[in-house]
Amino acid sequence: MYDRIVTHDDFDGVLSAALTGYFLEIENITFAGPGDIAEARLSIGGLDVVCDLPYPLSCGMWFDHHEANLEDVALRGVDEASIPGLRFPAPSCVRVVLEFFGREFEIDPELEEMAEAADRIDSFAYQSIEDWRAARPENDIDAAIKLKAGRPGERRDFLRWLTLTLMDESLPAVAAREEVAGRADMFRAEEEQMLRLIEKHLAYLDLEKRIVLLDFSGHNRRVKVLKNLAQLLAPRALAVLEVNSLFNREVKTNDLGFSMSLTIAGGQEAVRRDLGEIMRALNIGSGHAGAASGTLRSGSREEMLRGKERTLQAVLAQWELQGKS
Ligand SMILES: [Mn+2]
Repeated sequence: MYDRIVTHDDFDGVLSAALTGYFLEIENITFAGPGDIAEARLSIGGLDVVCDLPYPLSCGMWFDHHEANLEDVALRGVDEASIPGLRFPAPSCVRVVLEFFGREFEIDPELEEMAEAADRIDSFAYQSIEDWRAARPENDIDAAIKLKAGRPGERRDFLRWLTLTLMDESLPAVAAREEVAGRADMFRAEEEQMLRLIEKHLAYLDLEKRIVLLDFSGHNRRVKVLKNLAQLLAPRALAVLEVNSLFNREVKTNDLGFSMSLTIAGGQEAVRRDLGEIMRALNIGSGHAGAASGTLRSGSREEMLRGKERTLQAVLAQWELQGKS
C-alpha cells in the first residue's frame, strides 16, 4: 500500500523510519529537513509515509509530534483527522509511531527503550549536564548522525544503512557497529573544535551571567556550532543566545539571525521562561518555550550594529519581565 518513507534526518526521524519500516515492511527511505517540505523541494504523494516532518501538500500517511505543524495544517484548512497515521504532541515522533502500531501489534521492551531514547534526545530532557553527556548507546548513534563531514552522499548512505540496521538490531548492538563508532568519534572531534570556538566568543548578556551570549556576527564566514555546548563551559547559565550574520549564498549580509535556547539548568528553574514569547514580543520570530529564533533585517552595517544592540537589550528586558510575572 505504501512504498517509501520520507523522514527527518535526525535521531528521532531515523528511529521513526526504522519502526515504521519494520511494521509496514518498507525499505525505501528518503531523508529531509523541515525546510524541504515547507518549500516543496521533494515530490511526495499518496504512496509515501511522512515521519517527524511538516505535512506536505499530500501524502499517504503522516506521523508527527510537533504542535506547530498541527496548527499549520489547521490553518491551511486541512481536516487533520482525515489523514491516515497519527499525530499528537509528544516528546518524540517515535512515541507517536509506537502508539500507532501498538494498537495492532505487540510492542516488545526493546522498542519501548527506543522510544525512551528518542524522547530524551529530541526534547533535550536531561536531569543534569552529566546525564546529558553520559555514555549511552543512543548518544553514540546520535553523534554518528550529527556528523556532517564526508564526501557527497556519504551521510545519506549512512542514514539509510542505519535505518535498515535499526529494523533488526537493538540500540546497543547498533551503537557497537564500527560504522557508528567511527562516525561518533569524528563528531566528537568536531564538537571539541566547536567548544574551542565557543570558548573564544563566550560572553554574557547580563551581569548575573545567566544568559550566555555567543556573537559570531563579526565572522566573515558562516559559523556552525551547537550552542548547547556552551553550558559545558558555563554550567550555571540558564540560557544561551547566539547571534549570526545571515548569508546569501556565500555572501555575508547586514541581516542577523538570533537563536536562543534554555540550558538544562534553565529548564529546571522555578520561574519558567518562554523564549518563543520573547521572540514574538520583539516581533522578530517565534519558537517554543525552550528554544526560539528570530531575524533582524538591516539596510546598512550601521543600522545592523544599532539593531543588534537594541535587540540584545530588548531580549534581556523581556527575560527580566518574565521573571517578575
Ligand atoms: Mn522529532
